[in-house]
Amino acid sequence: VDSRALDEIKIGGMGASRRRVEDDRFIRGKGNYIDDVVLPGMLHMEILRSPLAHARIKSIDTSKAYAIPGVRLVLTGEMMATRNLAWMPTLSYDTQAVLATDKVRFQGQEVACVIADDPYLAKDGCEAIVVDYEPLPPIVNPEQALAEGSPLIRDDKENQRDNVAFDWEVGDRDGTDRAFAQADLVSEIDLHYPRSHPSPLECCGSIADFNRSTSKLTVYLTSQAPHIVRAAVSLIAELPEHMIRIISPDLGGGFGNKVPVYPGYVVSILASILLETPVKWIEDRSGNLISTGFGRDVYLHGELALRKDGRILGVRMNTVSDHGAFFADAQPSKFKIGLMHSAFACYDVPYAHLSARGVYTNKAPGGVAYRCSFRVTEAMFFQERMVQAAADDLGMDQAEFRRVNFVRDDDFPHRTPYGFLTDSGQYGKCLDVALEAVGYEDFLRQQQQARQEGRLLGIGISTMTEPLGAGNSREYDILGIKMFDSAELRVHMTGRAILRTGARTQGQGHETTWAQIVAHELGLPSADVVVEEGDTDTAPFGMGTYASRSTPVAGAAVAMAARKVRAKSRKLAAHLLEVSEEDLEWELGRFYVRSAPERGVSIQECAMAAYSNMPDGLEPGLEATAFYDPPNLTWPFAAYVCTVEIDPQTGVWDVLNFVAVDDCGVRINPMIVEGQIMGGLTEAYAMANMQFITFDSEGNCVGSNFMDYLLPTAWETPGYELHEVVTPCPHHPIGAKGVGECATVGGPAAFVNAVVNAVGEAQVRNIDMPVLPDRVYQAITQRCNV
Ligand code: MCN
Repeated sequence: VDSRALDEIKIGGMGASRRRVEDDRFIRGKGNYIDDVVLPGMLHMEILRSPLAHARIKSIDTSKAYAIPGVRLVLTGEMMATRNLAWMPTLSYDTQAVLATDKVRFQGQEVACVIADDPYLAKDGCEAIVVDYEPLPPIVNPEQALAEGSPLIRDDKENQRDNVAFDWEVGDRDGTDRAFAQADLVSEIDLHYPRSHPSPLECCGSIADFNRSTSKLTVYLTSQAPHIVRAAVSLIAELPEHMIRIISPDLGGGFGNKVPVYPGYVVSILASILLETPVKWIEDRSGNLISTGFGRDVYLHGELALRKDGRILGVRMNTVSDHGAFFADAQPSKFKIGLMHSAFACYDVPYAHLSARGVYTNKAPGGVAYRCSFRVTEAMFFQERMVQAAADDLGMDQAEFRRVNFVRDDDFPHRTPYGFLTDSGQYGKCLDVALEAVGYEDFLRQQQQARQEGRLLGIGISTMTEPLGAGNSREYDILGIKMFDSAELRVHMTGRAILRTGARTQGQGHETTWAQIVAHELGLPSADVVVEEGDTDTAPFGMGTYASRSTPVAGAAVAMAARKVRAKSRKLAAHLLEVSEEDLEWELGRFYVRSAPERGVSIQECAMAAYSNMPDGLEPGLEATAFYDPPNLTWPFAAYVCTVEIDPQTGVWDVLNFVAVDDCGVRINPMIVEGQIMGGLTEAYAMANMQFITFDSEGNCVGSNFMDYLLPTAWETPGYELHEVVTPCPHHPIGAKGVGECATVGGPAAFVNAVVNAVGEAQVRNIDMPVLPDRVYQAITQRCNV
C-alpha cells in the first residue's frame, strides 16, 4: 500500500471502507420518511381501486361517501377530465389514466379518491362509493392479446386497432441472415422472464401543499428523480417550475419503484390546489404491489448461429413484452424495448438482429426500471441462457465457449453487435478468478462422480457487461435528449463543506461516498463534508438515481466540482505563499512550493483565505458547481458462478457456492460496493425462484401481499464469496463505473444455469423462472422442459 493510499484511508477518501454515515439515523429510527412528515391542517387521501381487471364503468355514486362527516372531497375520473387531468402522458410516449373514466383496464386501477380529516375516514369514504361495473373479458397474457378478435384494451387511443403497443427492430437483418446461412449449427431456445415487483420496504406517497397566497406548491414525494418529477408536475399542474418545490425525503428503498409518476401523486396535488391545504397520500402495501410498476414479463425466442469451433456468427432475438394496460414508465428511452439490445455486448459477435413487440394486457403497467431493467436485466438473462444452451448444443465446455467469444482486453474500444461502444474490461480475467474461486475443474470431476452415485450437482456461469449510467449524450443518447448531472460544493471558511447533487439516494449510501470523492480530490476529511440530496429548491439540477447512473454521472460531477474548488485554492495558495501558481505542487490536502516542499498551505488554510485574505481581483468565497455531460455509458463487467446440489427425490436445491467477481472500475467505498453486490445477488436469487407475480384467468393479481409474494429473508439467502477486478473507466474522472444493478442483472442466469446443468443429464434444456422445486422435480422425472 503506497503512502497516498494510506492517506486516503486516513481521511476516509477513495478506497476506504468508510462506514455509512446515514445509517446512524436509520438505525436509531431517526430517519425522516414521507410518513413522518406532518403539516398543519393536513388532510388524508385514500384511493378506491378497481376490483375487476376489465370492465366498463356505467356509473359512480359518491353521495354516501360525502355523507360521512370528515370527508372533504371525492374526486373521480369525470371530475379530473374537467381539468384535463383524467389522463397523463408517460415517459414511454404513451398515456395512462389518472382516474378511470370510461373503463377500468387492470385490477387495482385507480377509480376515485377520497380526501378526509384522517386516513380511516378516507378509507371509509372509499368503501361508501358505489361503482356500477359492466365486466368485460380480461386479457391476461400476450397470446390472448394478439389472438384474432381479441377485445381492444386501449380503445381510448385513436388509430389503435389491436393490442400491440409497439413493433420495433434493431440490428442488421440482412447481415444476420447471411451469418445464419453460413452456420454449422443453429442453437434455439424459448425463455420467459416472469413478472416481478421491486417492493421497497417503504411504499410510495406524497404530501402536496399548495399555498394560495404565495402560489407556491411544495410536494413531499417518494421520488428517485425529484427534478424530473418537478418538470412533470409543472406540466400537469400548469405551474411554472420556480413555483414548485419537490422534496424527496429519506427513501426506504426504491429499486426503480419510485421512478414513475403515479396517479396518487397527481390527485393529491390537485386536491391540495382545490382545498388550499396540505393533502397526504400514503400507499399501502397491497396498493403498491397491485398497481405500481411491475418489472420484466418478457418472452424470448432466441437463436445463435454457431461455427463448429464455438464462434458465434450471429444472434437473432425475438421478444414479446407484456406491458399491461398502459405502456407507462417502462424503460423511459427512445428505444421501444429499452436497452434489450445491450445483449451480447461482452461477446465479439459480428451480426445481430432484434425484433421486439410490446403488447397491452389487462394487468397493471409493467416493465418499470426494476433494478435495472430498461430491459437490461432481461437482456443479460436471455444472453447467458442462450450461451449455455449453445455450449451444450456444441458439446463444448461452457467456460471455454465464453472465452472463445469474449471481446479481448486489447480489442477496446469495441462496437457491440447492436451499436454500443464499450471501452474497457478484462472479461477473461474476471471469469478465471471466478472459476478458480469455485474450483472449476475439481467441481467438474466431483459432478461426474456424483452422477454415478445418482446425485445431481450443477454449475452455472453468468458473465455480462451492461450499460450503466443513463446519460451519455455524445456516444449513444438513450432518451433522445441530453442527460447529465450536476454537483454544487461549498467549502466554508473553516474548511468544512456542504455538497449537494441532483441524484437521490434510496439506500445506496451517497451521503458517505460523495464525501469520499471530495476527500479524494481535496484532502478534506470526509467527515467534514455533509451531503444533501432530494430538495429541488436547494440541490442543483439532476436527472435522478436509477440505471446505476449516480456514480457514472453525479459522482463524476462531484469530482469535477471539487476540482474547480482545487483550482481556485491553487490561486489562494500562491497568494499565501507568495509564489506563482506554476511553482506549486499538489499532494492530498496541501499545496507546496516545488523547490521548497516544507513550505506549504493546507486546503483548510486556502478556505480561510477565500473568505478573509484573498488576493486582489479574485472573487471571494470557495464554492463551485459542475455539470457533467458524460461522453459514454460506463460498462462494468461481472462473472457470477453458482454451484448447486439437487435432491432428485424432491427437486429441492442446495446452493453450495455463489461466487461473484465484479469489475466496476475504481471502487470509491469497497464495503458499500460489496453491500450492493450482496443485495443485488439476493434479489437475483429471489427473482429466480420465489419473487414472482402471476395473474389468474380473471386478471386477479396473485401476489398482492407478502404472504403470496415472497421476499427473501436471511434464511433463504445463500452465502456469497466476492472478488474484485479493477479496470478503470477511461472516461470517468475517477475511473469508476456503476455497480448498483450488476448482481441483480447477472445473478439469475448463474442460478438457473446451475439448476439446468444439474438436471442436464435428463435431457432437460430449460426450466423457466420461477425455478420452483416442483418444476425441477417434474423436469427430472419427466425429462421435459418446464
Ligand atoms: N460505488 C462505489 N464505487 C463504484 C461504484 C459505486 O463506491 N465504482 C458506490 C456509489 O458511490 C454508491 C453505490 O456504490 O454509494 C451505488 O452506486 P451506483 O452504482 O452509481 O448506483 P446508484 O447510486 O445510481 O444506485 C442505483 C442502483 C439502482 S438503479 C437500483 S434499482 C438500486 C441500487 O442501486 N436500488 C437500491 N441499489 C439499491 N440499494 C438500496 N439499498 N436500495 C435501493 O433501492
